Amino acid sequence: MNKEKAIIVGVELPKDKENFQSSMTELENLADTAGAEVVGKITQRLEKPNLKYFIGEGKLIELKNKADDMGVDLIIFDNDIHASQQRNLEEFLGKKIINRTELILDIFAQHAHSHEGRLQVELAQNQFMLTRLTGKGITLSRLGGGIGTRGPGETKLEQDRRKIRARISRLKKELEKISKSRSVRKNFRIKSGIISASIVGYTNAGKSTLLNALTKSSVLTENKLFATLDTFTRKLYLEKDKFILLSDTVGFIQNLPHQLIEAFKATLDEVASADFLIHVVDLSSSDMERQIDAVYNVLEEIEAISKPMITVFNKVDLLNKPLDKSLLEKYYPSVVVSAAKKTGLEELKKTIMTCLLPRQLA
Ligand SMILES: Nc1nc2c(ncn2[C@@H]2O[C@H](COP(=O)(O)OP(=O)(O)OP(=O)(O)O)[C@@H](O)[C@H]2O)c(=O)[nH]1
Ligand SMILES: [Mg+2]
Repeated sequence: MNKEKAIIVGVELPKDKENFQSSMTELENLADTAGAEVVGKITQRLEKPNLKYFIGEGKLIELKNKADDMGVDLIIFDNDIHASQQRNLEEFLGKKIINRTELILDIFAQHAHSHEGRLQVELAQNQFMLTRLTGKGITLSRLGGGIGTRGPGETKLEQDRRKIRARISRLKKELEKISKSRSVRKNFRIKSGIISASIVGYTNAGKSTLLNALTKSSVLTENKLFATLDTFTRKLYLEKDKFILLSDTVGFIQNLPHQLIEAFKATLDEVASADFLIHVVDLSSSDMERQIDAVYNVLEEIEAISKPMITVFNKVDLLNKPLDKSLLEKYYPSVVVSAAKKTGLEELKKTIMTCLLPRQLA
């Protein structure tokens, strides 16, 4: 399949100063995960966005020349550009324009496999569309194919607000049904006294690899963002005949679109109802502490921040400098592992036993 050629664009506003570079790098990874070939990058520092095009008019011309020269199909903005700016850009550049939220929605659409996952993605897409529908109709980017237009929402894009609202309410009802059967199962689990833990963490930190290593399962792991969207639960034996339930779920990211948090509420409820959390952190990432904060922000949003938590520093095999021991205290209780090389796993199990399990195990 031919990859869509893309240019990524970011405007550094005063509020973005700290995270700007990492956000752009992440946007490039997201574009790559969605299946685009990033052939150029344009950035600009502005006090405030240009009202008509978001970027300044000089930059706009630079962008047009670059996009035309390189035969680019797609331009991806890191910023939350307004629907009218998106339309103006499309008219001027003659290219498909999408923003970070649409890119993430596209990846979710490509990776959602379960019935519930697909419903949740469709809900998020419809909610996003509502914010994009303006009096002048659908923008150019909704009409072509490819990145930003895929997924269950695609054929509904021409529908008007009322139809979208009706669809949203149907989707919510369907999701509620699924969530009821989930809570029946949850109540059963609580009554039977089985302890459950949720693996949380930044996308690509190695959550699924850890679940597989601990429970000898084979959940798909990939060097891609958002490889996992559905929740998988497995038994983890801590001792002979003593187990807890361990769940792996969707990864987090900085600026996770609010529509996605809303739509993935059912999936995230699984996290909120767990007895404790296992937070997997990628030790080899140069952005580690920023990723930790991004995870805390999402946990706060889903009201799971005060749960007992073990921090698992993963990918220690990739670390090419000595481990900063102060991290272990700062994030106590914590363990250093390599899920891929299966090191540190016994210590992790012991930490779970001693720190978090005064209660009777099943
Ligand atoms: N070297 C090394 N690579 C690892 C380790 N753990 C995971 N990986 C790799 O990191 C990548 C991401 O791993 P996953 O387990 O899919 O990560 P995840 O957190 O489940 O990611 P999402 O589901 O996409 O959010 C894969 O290529 C893994 O092989 C580790 O301990 N060492
Ligand atoms: Mg995963």
